[in-house]
Amino acid sequence: VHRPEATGANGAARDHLVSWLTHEGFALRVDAVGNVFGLLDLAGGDAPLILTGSHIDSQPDGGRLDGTYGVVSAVLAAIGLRAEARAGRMRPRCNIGVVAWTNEEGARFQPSLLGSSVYAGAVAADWALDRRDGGGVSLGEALATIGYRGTDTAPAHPAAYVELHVECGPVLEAAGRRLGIFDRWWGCRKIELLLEGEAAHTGPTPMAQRRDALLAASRIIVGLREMADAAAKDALHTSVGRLELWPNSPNVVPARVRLFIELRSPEAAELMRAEAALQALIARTAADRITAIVVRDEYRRPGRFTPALQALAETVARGLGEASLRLDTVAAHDALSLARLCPSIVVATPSCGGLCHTPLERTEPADLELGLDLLTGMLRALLTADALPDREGQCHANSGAVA
Ligand code: HGY
Ligand code: MN
Ligand code: MN
Repeated sequence: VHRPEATGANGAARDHLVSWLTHEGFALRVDAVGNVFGLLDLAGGDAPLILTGSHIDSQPDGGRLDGTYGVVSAVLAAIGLRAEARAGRMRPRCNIGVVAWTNEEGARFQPSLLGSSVYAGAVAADWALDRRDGGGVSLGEALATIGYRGTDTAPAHPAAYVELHVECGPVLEAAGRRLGIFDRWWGCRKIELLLEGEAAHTGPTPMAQRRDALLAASRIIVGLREMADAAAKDALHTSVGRLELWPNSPNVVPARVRLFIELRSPEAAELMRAEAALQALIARTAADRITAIVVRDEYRRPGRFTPALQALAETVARGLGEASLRLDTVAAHDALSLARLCPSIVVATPSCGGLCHTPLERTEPADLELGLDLLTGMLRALLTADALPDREGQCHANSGAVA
């Protein structure tokens, strides 16, 4: 799929989701940054809210499952649980909400997790709406164009958030496990670096005279890979996934290059070491020939999802007759933003070949369904719990009236 945030294809997918939610009787809210919420009142207006969802923006030419799987599953689970409540098979003490977060991927607009970060109060809506893509279009303009620069107030912060996602890694498949419970999330440093050299004719300009920004960028890219290779196994992942150069002509020495650098690690100390090594690499590479400017420097600390929700996931998985596996998520998810507000977790199903962010993204249909069963079981337990955990793991009586 090619559904980068607020493109026409993304707008069409949002429209499809909205018509599904409306048809199913969800109360719809679209907030100022285009987060789409669908709410079902199961236990009365002032009952706590259990929120579930993911994102429907994709990478350029991305996979069908990353994000979308969690949103579709959230809607299906909510519809199923409402049916159980209506049939008297479940007595909810909470309400349920589903959400599709804006710009999780950070592909078209940076930073990633943008919509959920606004909801969690980590960034201001105006700042988010002013993020610009490579062509200078702001998120606000792009959302307005597709009709999703909303005016609704986002729902109150939830009592808990559960996200279902494909693993986007090779661990579950290698371990022969069908259900994953993310324990740790890796931290990351995302740096946008501008290198400025000097345009010159690639023919007559003497080699010693050239200030080639792309040559400098290439040395930084190779140096980043060598940093990861030199680090302990699974201690540091580095990348440059996007490169913009100017004037990008076959016979002009590149004058300007913009590199989108990522450092990822499960340990904050490793990220600090890597960042220092990167600064030294830039200084060596730029030296007197090239000017290096850090345009954007985003840091996300590593962390852990709520142990009480991990335990709940394990119990539900066991009830489904499946042994689950606790593992890291190297990929970020909107649940990281929600972890600032409430107990939050991501549960996962295997990615065939560990592939993600590619049209080859695939998960066995039976595993997709099992993941939906896990999500539904966790949501049912939270909706009916007579006590809910807080972020510190303390349990508090669930104030929701029993419908
Ligand atoms: O880059 C990530 O971790 C996520 O796919 N946005
Ligand atoms: Mn995702
Ligand atoms: Mn992704």
